Order: sequence, then structure tokens, then C-alpha cells
Amino acid sequence: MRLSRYFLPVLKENPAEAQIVSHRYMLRAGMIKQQAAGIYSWLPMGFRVLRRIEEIVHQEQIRAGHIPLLMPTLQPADLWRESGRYDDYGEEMLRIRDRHGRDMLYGPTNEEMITDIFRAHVGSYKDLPLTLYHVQWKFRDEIRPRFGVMRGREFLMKDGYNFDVTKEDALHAYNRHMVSYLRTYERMGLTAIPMRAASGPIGGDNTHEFLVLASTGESEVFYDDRVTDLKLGARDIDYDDKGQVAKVCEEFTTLYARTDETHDEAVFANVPEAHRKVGRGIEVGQIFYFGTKYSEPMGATVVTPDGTRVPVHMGSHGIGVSRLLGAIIEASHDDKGIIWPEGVTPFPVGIVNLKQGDGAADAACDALYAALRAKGLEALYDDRDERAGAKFATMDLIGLPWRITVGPRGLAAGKVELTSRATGTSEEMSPEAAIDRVAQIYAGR
Ligand code: 5CA
Repeated sequence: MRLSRYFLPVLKENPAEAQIVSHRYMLRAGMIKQQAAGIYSWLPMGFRVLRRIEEIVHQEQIRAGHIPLLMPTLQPADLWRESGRYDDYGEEMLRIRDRHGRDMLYGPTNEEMITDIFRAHVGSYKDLPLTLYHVQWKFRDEIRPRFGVMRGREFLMKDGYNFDVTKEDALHAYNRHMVSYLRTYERMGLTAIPMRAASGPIGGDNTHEFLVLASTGESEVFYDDRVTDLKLGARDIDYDDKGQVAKVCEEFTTLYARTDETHDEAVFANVPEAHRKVGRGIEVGQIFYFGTKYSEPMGATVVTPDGTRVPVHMGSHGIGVSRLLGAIIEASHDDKGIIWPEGVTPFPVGIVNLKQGDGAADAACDALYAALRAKGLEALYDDRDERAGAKFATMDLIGLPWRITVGPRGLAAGKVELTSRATGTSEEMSPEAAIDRVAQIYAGR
């Protein structure tokens, strides 16, 4: 993408309404525009990152054997009357009436609708296990929408729902989700710690939240800091292997890590003092097992091998897709701007032309751009007629992990400069070497 032809409305000044760094940088880097409290347009740069995050979420769900579908944003109130949650949900639910006077709502979550789909089409144990999920906009009329996309009213969520014959199978689905979530967050360059939590309006008593430690997080958390060293890494996991999956979960959930809702001071006192930490975290996901809470009142049953009919065991599992942009920026930035992890960056590399209009510099940039594209890497090429300082400031603000700088002086010696956004270190090399290096960094992503 040539910056001169892109739509990147960068702001020079710090927007007064932004209280935390991620919100500030998302506005300044032209990623989002607020349209109403907690409701945003996703401008091209923000939209690219959102799509990238969504793609990683899909890949890891599919790898775990979960099946994508898409449910609507608007739901009939009658489904929620069946589960008993229409009245319970209160003011957070946006209620709408259509022209025929029918009560509708903008879905804050989809347990009822997925249960309705299930009961219409599934009736036998032979069709299970089954996990269906979608990535869809949700609406929750939060009292205090704030911090940009972090606590929105309209927000993008991945929500998945498992259906199993037995509690044991449903707990395997729970574990499978935990492992797939760990892998999802790691690919985004995040350490998200599973913490024992409270279930709120979703229900059930088995639930973990995934928290990214950050001073600006809304949740108070209590943990043994050795949990931050745990990594899934490149381990090969067979998601059908109950024992293996359970063992990984155990590894990640044994050390003390709880939100304030489940915190127990007496148990916490057993953590060696040097490791006992109190901090703040951003909740980027939550998984639940709630048994037959929805299947029983809504009649979602299957016939078992002995011919009896039983309500299915269910759980639901959510990832805050739009919130993740804020969480990643909170975890990865400096005073010049965002530092995107390679896994989610909007563009893998930026090209800065130090002397736009110089024949040799323009030709070298065009050639670099074309060669990167031939390797499947779309560079953001700053081809504007601007001072070098302004171009560097824009690149630092938008936070692409790598930058190739091209100028007449370097080119005379056959060199361009490759700079890492995270460390700030630069290296001179031939354009071919820079292309190879960047291609190598992104190989397999
Ligand atoms: N049905 C279950 C799981 S699918 C559910 O709704 N879970 S949840 O309430 O915990 O939401 C899942 C994730 O969505 C949260 O962990 C959080 O990351 C994100 N989320 C929740 N509310 C908001 C909000 N107002 N703005 C942005 N993200 C949110």
C-alpha cells in the first residue's frame, strides 16, 4: 500500500478524551473513530489489525476441531424468555421492537440462539461431541463505556458453545478451549494468564478468565508470578487426547492466579512471599462450563445409547476480539507509539523513502515494494513528499515491527537500512538482503 493513496488520518495532538495509552494511540494512529459512546468505526488501519486478530482466532479454533458458523446480531426476545434470562439481564440488554410489535434484542451473547439451533437439528448422541462458534458483533449497554475499544458497548466477540453427552466430555471441551486460547494469545505476542473467576450472568461454577497483566487493567488480580513464565510454545497438541489436554491445563492452572471475585487470602498466604503478587489485568477471554442450565429449560436433548433422552452438557467460551487491540497496545508500546507484535501487525514492514522525487530512491523503493509483494508481504510504502523526520514519526506511531529506509546516500553504496521498531537498532544491507531477512521473519506466519 502506498501511503499517498491510503486513508490514514493520523492525529498530531493527544486527544483529550483518551485516558489510557492504547486508546490514545488508536485514535492518533487513525485506527478508530468514535461514533457514539462505546461505538466505533474501524478505519482502514484499525480494520486490518482487527481482521488479522480474527484470522488467528479462527485458525486456532479450527485447529481445535471447532466449527465456524454465523448467527445474527438481532435476536427474538422469546428465546430469552424460555431460558429465563430476558428479565434477568436488565439494563445492559438493548431492547428493540419491530414494526409488528415483536420484542427483539441486540445479542449480548448467544447461548439461547445456539441452543435453539441445536435442538432443531441434533437429537442423537452419535452427533456429539459438537462445538460451534462464531465471531460476531455484540451489544452490551455498559454503564461506563470507556478506554476506547477496551470497554465498548458494541464490540466484536468470538463466542463458542460445546455440546456433550456427559459432564466428563464437556470438561474435556473446557480444557480444549483453554489450550486453544493459550495458543491464540501467544500467537498475538501476549501472555494471558488463566485465572479462576466468577461466572456472572452466564452461569455455572467452572470458569476461568484470561488476563493480560497491565497497570491500566480493570480487574484486580492475585497471582504467583511464576505463572508468567509458562509458555505453550511450539508444542504439538492432539486436541482429541483428553489426557494430554488435561495435563497442559493442569500445568497452567496449578499456581495461584485468581481475580478479586474468587480471591482467598488464606490460600494466597501459602504462595512464597517472593512470588506473591497483586496487580491489575485486562480480561481478554473467559471460558465456562454450565452443564444443563440452558439445555434443560430449552429442551436441547439427545438420545443416549441405552435409548433414554438426556439434556446435553454445555459450556461457552468467549474471546474479546476488538478488546484485544487495546490489550496488545497496552502490553506493547513506547513513548513514540505502538509496537505491533509480528503476529498481528497491519503491515509486515514499512518502506521510508528519504528523498521522494529522487530518481534512484523512487526506483529502489518501487523495486523493494514489488519484490516484497512477490513474496506475499504487503509493505506500507511512505511515498509522501514529506520530511524524513515526519515519516519516521508516523512509522513509529503506527508501530510496524520493521522499517526499510531508502535514501540516495545509502543507495550510492548499494545499501538500505533495516530497523527494528522494538529495539530501535538498524543495520545496513543490500536491498536483496533486507527482503530476504523480512521474508524469513514472517515465514510461516
Ligand atoms: N457467552 C460467554 C462466552 S462466549 C460470554 O459472553 N463471556 S464474557 O461475557 O466473558 O465475554 C467474553 C469476552 O468478551 C470477555 O472476556 C471480554 O474480553 C470481551 N468483552 C466483554 N464485554 C466487553 C465490552 N464491553 N467491550 C469489549 N469487550 C468485551
